[in-house]
Amino acid sequence: YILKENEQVYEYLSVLLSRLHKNKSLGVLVVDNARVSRNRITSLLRRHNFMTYEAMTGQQGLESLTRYNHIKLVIVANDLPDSSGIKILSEIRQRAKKEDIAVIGLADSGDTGLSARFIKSGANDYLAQPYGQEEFLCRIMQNIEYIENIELIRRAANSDFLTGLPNRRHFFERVAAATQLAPICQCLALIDIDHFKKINDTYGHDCGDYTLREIAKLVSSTFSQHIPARFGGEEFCVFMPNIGLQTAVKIFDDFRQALADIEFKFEGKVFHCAVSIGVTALEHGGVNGMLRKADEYLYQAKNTGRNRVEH
Ligand code: GH3
Ligand code: MG
Ligand code: MG
Ligand code: MG
Repeated sequence: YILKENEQVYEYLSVLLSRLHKNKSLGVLVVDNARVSRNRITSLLRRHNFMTYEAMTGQQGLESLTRYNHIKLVIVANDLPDSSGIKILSEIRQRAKKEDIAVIGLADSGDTGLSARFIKSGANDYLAQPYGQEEFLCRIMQNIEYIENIELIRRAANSDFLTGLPNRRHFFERVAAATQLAPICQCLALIDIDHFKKINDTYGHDCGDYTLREIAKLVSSTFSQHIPARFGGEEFCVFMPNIGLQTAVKIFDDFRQALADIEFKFEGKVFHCAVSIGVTALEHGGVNGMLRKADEYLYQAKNTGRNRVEH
């Protein structure tokens, strides 16, 4: 069945594919009851470092998808002992959109109706049997590129360019999702760097950027269990869905002290930096009410000497 290959094109595609897929974190699920066909697909995929999963029935396929959420590509045959590829595809589409999980339907080249039905039912693509390695790799590559590009765009839209922290927009999305789960015990803090303008004025804007990135790293690691964000220029916000006020105040005061102890070094300059923090618990008016309150406490912290936590 294997069509004549153009070795150079094949090599080129292989290189592209391995480069695209260097992190090996992407899983591919093959749902096909025919052993020969399934083995051919998985051995091609494994040669390119994909983590592959095999299923002989539709049910097994859906179970694998539930269990392994790094599966981003599904290759599905239509003839399955317990179901059809089209039905499984419809079930996958109820859980995940085209840009989250790509599905490629396996059709027979004689059966143009089936390939059309796959596409109409939400498949990203189809592969008509018999196919050559070159075509197989082209289609896999294109679909993975699509998924990865969407992921890149999403990440860029959700994060702050300078620090990589979630941005303000993404912060509100995550808080909305978290507050649906845990509406009782919530805290929010606004963190503002003290006299940050002085760092820019004294050591230059690059040093300011460096300082922001370093502080963002500390925010990110300290509050990895919560929802941190870069909120504005030199201001960060942290939402804690499951923590009481007294515990939160203690956590933020430890953070403040740890930061004040850091000796920042940039191009031969050595300096310290501090933050003021306003912390509040759940308020009427939801997260916007909490933000207003936290901002008042932050203002208090600034007016009573800085490098302190108010609540
Ligand atoms: P305060 O203690 O009252 O907060 O004083 P401050 O100097 O930190 O506050 P102010 O609001 O006067 O100045 C904030 C400065 O942050 C001004 C702005 O140029 C700087 N800034 C904001 N975003 C960035 C950035 O992305 N990079 C750098 N280098 N500076 C930034
Ligand atoms: Mg500020
Ligand atoms: Mg200010
Ligand atoms: Mg400031």
